[in-house]
Amino acid sequence: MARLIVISNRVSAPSKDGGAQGGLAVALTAALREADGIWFGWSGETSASRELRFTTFDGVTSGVVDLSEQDVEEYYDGYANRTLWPLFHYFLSLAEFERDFQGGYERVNRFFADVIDPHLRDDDLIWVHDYHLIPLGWLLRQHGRTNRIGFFLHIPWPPTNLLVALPDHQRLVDSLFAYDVVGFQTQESLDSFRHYVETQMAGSFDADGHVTVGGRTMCAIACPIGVDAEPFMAAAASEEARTVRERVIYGGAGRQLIVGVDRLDYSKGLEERFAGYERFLQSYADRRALVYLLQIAPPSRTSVQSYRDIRASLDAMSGRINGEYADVDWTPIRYVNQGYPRAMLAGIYRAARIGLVTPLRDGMNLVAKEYVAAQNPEDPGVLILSRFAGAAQQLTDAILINPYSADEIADAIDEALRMPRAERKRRWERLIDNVVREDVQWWRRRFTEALAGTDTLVDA
Ligand code: ADQ
Repeated sequence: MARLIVISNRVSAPSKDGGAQGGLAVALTAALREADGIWFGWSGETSASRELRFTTFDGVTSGVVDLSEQDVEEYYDGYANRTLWPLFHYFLSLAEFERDFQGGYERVNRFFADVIDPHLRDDDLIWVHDYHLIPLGWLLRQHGRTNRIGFFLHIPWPPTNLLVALPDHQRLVDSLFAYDVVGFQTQESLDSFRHYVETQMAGSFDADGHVTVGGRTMCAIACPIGVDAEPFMAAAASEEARTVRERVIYGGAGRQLIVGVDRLDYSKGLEERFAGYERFLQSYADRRALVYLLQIAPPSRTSVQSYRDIRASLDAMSGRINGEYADVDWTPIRYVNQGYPRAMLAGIYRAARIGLVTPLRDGMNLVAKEYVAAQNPEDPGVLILSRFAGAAQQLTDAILINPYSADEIADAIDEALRMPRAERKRRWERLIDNVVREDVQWWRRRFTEALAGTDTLVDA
């Protein structure tokens, strides 16, 4: 069997001192263990060292390398998180276009290719992840690599008329044609990619998803990521989850819990969520004291100004809303800036009558799927989900809303609170069916089969 090589910006292989892994890490780790693979990426540290450091833990080998401070500034904080992330999430006004960022991005991708290439074997299957590393496949080809190399984009692919605002868009997209397989989260992203290829590159798609541009052909597929559904369902029914659930229920004093769980990121629509919740408090004044919102949002990318801005804005909004509406025995928003272990998270989801997931744009959104997986089958809660999350293309039995509309969010909260148990169960059964069927193992099998050329699942 060929080895599997995973390359991503950060490595989340199991480690001696690491905490619980998320679903994606669990799935990739299982694949690496089966295929005797290696997970390569940035260590998260800065130093002048240029050496890969290998460790093997729990049957999985990882190889990590440090970056310089300039690399982190230009490649990670810069091009990845200040240029590509906002642009690919449709926030053109937040995207910064700096030559230094682009130079740093190319330099670090080249560095990754240079340090990883000597450790590859000719029959390795190589799977590159996400927007940090788009040109990496092309750079490995420059080393003479003829392996099967695939790329999966975890974030949305933007519409052509946004992408063309990127000064080097042709070069970036062109480099994707060095891969054998390119995977997107949704058909919508795949359609946007197709539009770009047809209008900007005079390329063509065939019915099997093969894309040809100037004599080069690769396969483009929609391959939605899932969660580790069954382990997560078990975690939600565990003792640890039950203890948290009881704490939450006790703390709520009989009120219904609405929960939001997100990295603190402007793409997650947190300001709009607070505004929608406030509209509910205003428009449904007779019901307002029956609920409270628990928003869990650990800070992320704090070296980027737009992330500090969103944090300041949410601090102010939650303070203002609580100041305006709270009573002696009720606080409308509990706003918590920390991460929780997965079993605790599962218990919190299960305690919540409503899962409120309102990204303005999201590649997939795993929180929506985790919320569904954590519910009690006999008395499930209701998922309110943004139409602009990739997950909305699968989870059509959620209450789907436009996250920009405070009124739609408010009305959806009211509808969810009034929804009879039979209707909640009916919707949840359809949701869980999808979450279990198209789980994270399904996703990685689908992608690796396409990469190995053994799949029967390639979409048009
Ligand atoms: P993210 O933008 O990070 O991922 P998401 O898909 O929601 O977004 O995944 C977040 C993960 O972090 C979830 O598993 C969640 O449980 C966990 N998490 C969030 N807050 C937490 C907290 N306070 N404590 C503990 N865990 C927490 C990117 C893309 C998404 C895509 C994923 C996977 O932006 O669109 O779904 O990759 O492809």
